[in-house]
Formats: sequence, C-alpha cells, structure tokens
Amino acid sequence: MAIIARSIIKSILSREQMEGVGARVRRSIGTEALRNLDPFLMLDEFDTDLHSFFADHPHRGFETVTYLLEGECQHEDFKGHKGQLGPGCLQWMTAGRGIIHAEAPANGYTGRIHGLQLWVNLASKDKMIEPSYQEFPADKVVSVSPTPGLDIKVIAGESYGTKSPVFTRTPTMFIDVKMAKKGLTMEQSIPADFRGFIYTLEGKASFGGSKHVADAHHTLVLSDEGTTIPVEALSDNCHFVIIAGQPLNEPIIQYGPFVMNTKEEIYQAFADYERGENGFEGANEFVSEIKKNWKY
Ligand code: FJE
Ligand code: FE
Repeated sequence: MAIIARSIIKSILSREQMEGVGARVRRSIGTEALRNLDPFLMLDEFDTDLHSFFADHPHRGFETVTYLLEGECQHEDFKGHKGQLGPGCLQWMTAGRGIIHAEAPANGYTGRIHGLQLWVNLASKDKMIEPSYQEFPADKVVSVSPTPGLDIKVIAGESYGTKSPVFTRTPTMFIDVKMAKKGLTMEQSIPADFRGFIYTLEGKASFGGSKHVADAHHTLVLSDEGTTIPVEALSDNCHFVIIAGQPLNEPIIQYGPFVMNTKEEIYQAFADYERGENGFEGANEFVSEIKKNWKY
C-alpha cells in the first residue's frame, strides 16, 4: 500500500490576547475559528513575564500539558502538590474529577516565560478518575537527532524510533521539532487514526504532502488521511510542534474549566466545586501560597 502524506486543510494565524492576570497568550485550538480538534480542547503559546499569573482555578474532565520553553515557573494545587518548571520541563496533569491550582512565574524570576499549554480531553470513562501528575525535568524529556541540525524532543508518542515515557490516557503524539538550517528535511510518522495539527513557533517551512508554506504562530490542521508528515525548512531556525491524537468521538460540553459530555455533568461540576464535593473537597478553604504572595 502506498504511504500517503497528510496535507494542510486549514491555516489559522494566532494573535496575542490577554488571559489570566496579565498573561499574554496566542491561542491556537480553542478559539471561535477552531473551537476544538478532537481530542484537543486548547493550545496556548504563552509568551509573558513576571507580571502575569493564573490565579487559583479548577479543572475537571481533561488533562493539561504544560511544556516550558524558556523561563522559570511554579505551580501549586489544593492537595499540597507543588513544584517548579524550568526550560524544557514537562508537566502532564490529569485533572480527572478535580484539580484546583495556581500557575505563575517562579519567585524572583524576572525574565521571559515562553511555553505551551495543551488541553487534552479525556474519554467519558476517564473524566472522573483520581487526579495525577507525570512530571519530567528537562533532562528526562527524551530527544532524538536523526541528522545534524535536526533536533526533536519527543513529548509524547514516538519519533524516529525514540519513544516518550509519558502515559497518554487519550492516545496522543506531541513532537517538538527544531531545524537549524534552511533546506533540512524531516518526516514524522502519524498513526492512521489520529487527528492532528502543527503549531509553528519560529522560522518558515513547508509542511505536508501539499507543501503548505507557513511562518510563525500558525495552526495548520492536518487532513485525516495518511500516515506521514513531510517538512522542509525554508529558513534557518525553524521551530514547530506536531500534535495529534485519537479522536474520542464523544459529545463535548465545555464551560470554561469544566469539560464534560452532558449539560447535567456540567451543572454537577459547578455544584461539586461550590460545595467542595466529589473531588473538590477543600475547595472553599483553599487559597494558594502563590496567590497570597502575589504582589504585581
Ligand atoms: C483557564 C482561562 C485561562 N492558558 N497557559 C480560563 F487562561 C486558563 C488557564 C490557562 C493557562 C495557564 C498556563 Cl500556565 C498557560 C494557559 C490558559 O489557566 F484554565 C481557564 N479556565
Ligand atoms: Fe490550570
């Protein structure tokens, strides 16, 4: 059987918007133009500074994946789980039935904070599971360099024979690609049943069988047919991510931080959050140290 290359069926430029408290983000998935791309609910490229933070907020029914490219961040949840992320660090958080947390620049850090936050939907059967974290410092994020100047970090899934240790409840591929020189090429395999997209961070390249040309901050939606994604760098210093996953094909009812399958489950999420029940125990008493110490 012939190997079919995926093509680009839609290209959307992300403009900067404000989120949280003073944070600048470029939203990819999760805007009017692309509400979701099953199984993905949101992708934000945050590029911000010490004046920004995401104050105490809940999540239910999905996973948040925070991948830091530059800077130092801290996080803290309502069960006492806290930590720091540096450049190249990965936090794969399964919110499941409930997490309340704060995300902010690390204390004393005053530089640029640049990274990605992806929201991966959970199947109906997984939405109410116990919350959990998979956390990887930069040196535990696996990478592969198939040719000089081509540097790939395998956040989830597999690239050029290198496999990520991340467990993805919703089968997901997340590949971070840097191509140092114009003219370099690469090809990423993608499972036939995955739906996906490319988000460009820097440089100019041609993507897919259709050789679609894009520069930075574009979301390129992939066609559903095919098992490979060819890329050619058209400038030096190309940087982009390829994200794909198995569609859940279930109803999506989203109300901000709660993503469920029915309206009733959303009402239940609000009630549980307000009453501090069904996974939100302690919600009313919780104020993060991050919020208490916030002074900008
Ligand atoms: C959220 C609005 C938000 N993008 N990128 C509504 F901004 C958020 C939220 C984030 C976020 C956090 C980080 Cl660290 C990076 C982000 C949106 O926290 F959860 C809701 N509900
Ligand atoms: Fe959050």
